[in-house]
Amino acid sequence: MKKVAMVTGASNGIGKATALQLADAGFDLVLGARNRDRLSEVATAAQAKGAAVWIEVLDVRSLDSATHFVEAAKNHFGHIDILVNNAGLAIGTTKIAEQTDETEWETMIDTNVMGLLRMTRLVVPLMIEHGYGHVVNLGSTAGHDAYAGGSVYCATKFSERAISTALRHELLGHPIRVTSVDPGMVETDFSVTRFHGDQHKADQVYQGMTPLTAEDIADIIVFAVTRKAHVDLDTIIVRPTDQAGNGLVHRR
Ligand code: 8X3
Repeated sequence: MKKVAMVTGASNGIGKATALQLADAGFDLVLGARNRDRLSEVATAAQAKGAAVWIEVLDVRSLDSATHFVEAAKNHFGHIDILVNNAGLAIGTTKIAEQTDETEWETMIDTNVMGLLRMTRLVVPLMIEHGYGHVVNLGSTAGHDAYAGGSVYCATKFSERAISTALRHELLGHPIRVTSVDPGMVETDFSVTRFHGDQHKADQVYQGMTPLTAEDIADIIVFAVTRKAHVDLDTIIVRPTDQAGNGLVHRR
């Protein structure tokens, strides 16, 4: 029986690359994201690699959307082996004392923290019932060190680490692994979103250095989920060779 991997935020960036590399590695896929058209394109590409793929529009911020998504996926495949909690974002770089509107904070917390918790609580019982599972949470180096202008994004990624650790403790005794993959600078739409669509500002983030790619992170996720069942890669911190720490970047 092929293993089934569920990926959130699967329509672009790390989620899309992970879906395609999981298809290469022989997994069937449940893919969710807010944009159906881009999701369909990823599904077609994964099917061409031999994967059975089920897709549905998913907004992890919505309890109704997440509940429907997980129930329908379970009805389709019968079980979920891998959950990649990838959906997440950073918006803005405003300092706390200069922030005048709380919407950006709420969106980050709702997506990166509540969304991750929600998907986990809906899927892990299916894994317990099935007797196998692996939860991969997308963290960040921002979850290890905070920086000016990143307070809330960093807080969500510190939260992700706390949730991953607590979950690992809670699942002790069950054959379910929990891995946190914590990248530094990865060039995707991440910075474009953070800078409200300003491509020029986003490009400056990676200027003169070689960032990680979505494919680099997908490669690590696939490595983690294809280890033997008794091997749990706990926390994987990965940075570009050109980055020694937050804000410490070698540029040519
Ligand atoms: C993204 C890494 O350095 O932009 O999670 O916070 S950073």
